[in-house]
Amino acid sequence: MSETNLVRLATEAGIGVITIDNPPVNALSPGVPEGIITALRAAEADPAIGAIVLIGAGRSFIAGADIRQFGTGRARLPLGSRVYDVLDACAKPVVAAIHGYALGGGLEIALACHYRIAVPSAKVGLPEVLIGILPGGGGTQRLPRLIGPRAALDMIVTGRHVPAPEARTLGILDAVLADGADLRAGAIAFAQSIAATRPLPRVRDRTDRLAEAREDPALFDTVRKSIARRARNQKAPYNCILAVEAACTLPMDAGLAREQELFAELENSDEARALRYAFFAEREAAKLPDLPAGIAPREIRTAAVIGAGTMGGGIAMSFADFGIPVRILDSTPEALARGMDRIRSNYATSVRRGSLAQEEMDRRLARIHPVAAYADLADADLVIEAVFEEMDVKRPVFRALDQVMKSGALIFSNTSALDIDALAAETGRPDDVAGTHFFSPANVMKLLEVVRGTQSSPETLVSAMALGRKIGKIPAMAGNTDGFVANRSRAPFNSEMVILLEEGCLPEQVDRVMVDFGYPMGPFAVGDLAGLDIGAADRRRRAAANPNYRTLPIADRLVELGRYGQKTGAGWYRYEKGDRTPHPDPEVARIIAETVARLGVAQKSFTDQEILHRLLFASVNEACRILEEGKAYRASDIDVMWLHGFGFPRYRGGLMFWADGIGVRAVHDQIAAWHQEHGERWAPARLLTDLAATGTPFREAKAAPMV
Ligand code: 3H9
Repeated sequence: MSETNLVRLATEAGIGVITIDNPPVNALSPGVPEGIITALRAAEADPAIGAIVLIGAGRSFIAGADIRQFGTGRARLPLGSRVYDVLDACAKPVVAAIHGYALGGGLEIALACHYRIAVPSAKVGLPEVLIGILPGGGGTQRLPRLIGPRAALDMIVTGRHVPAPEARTLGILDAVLADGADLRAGAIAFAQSIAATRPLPRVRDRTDRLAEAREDPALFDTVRKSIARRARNQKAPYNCILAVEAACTLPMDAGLAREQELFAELENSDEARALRYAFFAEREAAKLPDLPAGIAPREIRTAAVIGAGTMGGGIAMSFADFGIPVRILDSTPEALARGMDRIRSNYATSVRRGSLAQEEMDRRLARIHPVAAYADLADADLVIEAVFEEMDVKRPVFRALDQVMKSGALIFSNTSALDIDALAAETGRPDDVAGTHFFSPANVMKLLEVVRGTQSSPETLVSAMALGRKIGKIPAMAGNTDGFVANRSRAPFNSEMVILLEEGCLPEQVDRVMVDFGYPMGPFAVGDLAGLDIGAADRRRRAAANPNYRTLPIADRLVELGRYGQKTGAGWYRYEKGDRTPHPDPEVARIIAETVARLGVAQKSFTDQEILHRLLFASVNEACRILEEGKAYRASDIDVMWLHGFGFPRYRGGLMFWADGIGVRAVHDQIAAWHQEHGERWAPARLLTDLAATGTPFREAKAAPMV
């Protein structure tokens, strides 16, 4: 019997069972790999042990290396002294017994075992690329040997989690236990059945599957081409491909050495640092530091949505996609029927594209129930209002909900900017009310901005955050302020991009800069997709509320001319019938020139960097105001919102992380200079000035207590 806190060895029926116990996910933190090695050596030396089982305590096998160790120089042990090498040299068969997750270094350990078995709910994967590195524990060499380079490339380049039944088909697993079977008992029985097998099947000795690469010499270039758009500006996906290529051309040990070289190029790259930051920022966003610990969320078994428009339909789909039955109500039977048609057609598109099976579409649709009256929603655990974005349309909905909903029901609004307290005041239960701001398309976009009303109870807020996770979203908390955190921090970017047109830019120039930076689409093309009338309505509302509001005459002129974007065939760009490709439009250049002449603004030319900084610095400044007013908990929450609400390139970490890369003083000085040049809209936020004075990075900025 050998024991450390993190790894235990016990003997049962002639089998040595090594248990890794490093909660919450058995990451390979310092001490864990060493503990496994000690236990393996002890088991190997014990004549009473015929075979060995490696298993995880708690909810997972092993979720991989400890991500916090990367960049510190402590993440990797030198070649030859690592678990994988000890497993390779082990004279007794070792069985990896997998439940929960076997990811990254965890799957790599399993691949170095002689056998792998799992429960049906287990998932395996090599997600290193998602944190900007590559599998550095032999995964790029063993996986292609086991399942062939094509399937290995797919897993390593996408980082996707593969469910156990598929992993069995691919050849990663030797067996999947029956549903409900006890993994430990099953693994011991399996180990007994193979204890005498010799020679031991080692993945490193296999070469048969590598023939696939010789038969298809274009394989690697084809994969490179297929990721070119998605992976632009990134290195990790390409190093992953090079490593798998090495597996197909070099002997095992040389391939492992090549993997190490390619890994070393990535570990401290800007890309890896940003992606690690994003990983932890998402988890941090789940924490509500000013609420009492241990509040249980209310249980949500049934949901309801008011409004069957684009947002309401997408929200209903989000529930249905995650197995929650949902009722949907609209003001007229026609609107409801149109909404249900749109939902059906969205699902049908996924089926046509092959991303959803017809039976799954049928199951999801069957969970969405159109209803005719408020009374039909009464016993739902939760209702989300998603009607037209006008206070006077939303108020009566809240009054009606207050009348019918059962006591204890959660009442949420999908408003993107309106005062959540005013809506809560329409009910006799403001403590049950909060905002849940989805982003369009609601069933696709990952961000859920949870808006805290003055009277929202801690239980309501905890429930809203838990709801987000339950339906696959990344929730982050915002205070009640016009536009909340996401749209408020984005608003100056939206103004600035149009102001740039007044000063001499064209939409296609700004869009190119932002796409080069890493956005999937330029902001003008996105505007055309969303509809320019929506932005115009929001500007009218803001202008009415604020006499100093900076108007955007060029944008207003486009809307006056009926150029609403894709839906009218013209907006910032022109569109051919039935085609979504934006074409630069000389008519837009003419409208800009005409407006500029009327306004008498001086024209200049802009560098790409000026364009980028004008848009993003405007938002960084506003984000500082949001923090100093206590409308967000932390700068990293704003980053999470930009990553998942606005398509900010993940490998740049997020708005504030990116700004830290430039440096808080440089950002401040530029903003102060623009304040002199352009006036009040560039006045530096107080927090920005303070941070610059002390040289404190944005990500360490202390927000005021949330109000
Ligand atoms: C790697 O393996 C490199 C190798 O090739 C070897 C090279 C030499 N490290 O996500 P959750 C924490 S790279 C440190 O909320 P879930 C997480 O921060 C690694 N911490 O749970 C959180 O902490 P807190 C490859 C980790 O059930 C807590 O655990 N592996 C790690 O929703 C719970 O996490 C990956 O990239 C880690 N590896 O999801 C997998 N993993 O409570 C990364 C988790 O303080 N992990 N934590 O906020 C995941 O994808 C998810 O955590 C997982 C569970 C799916 C496992």
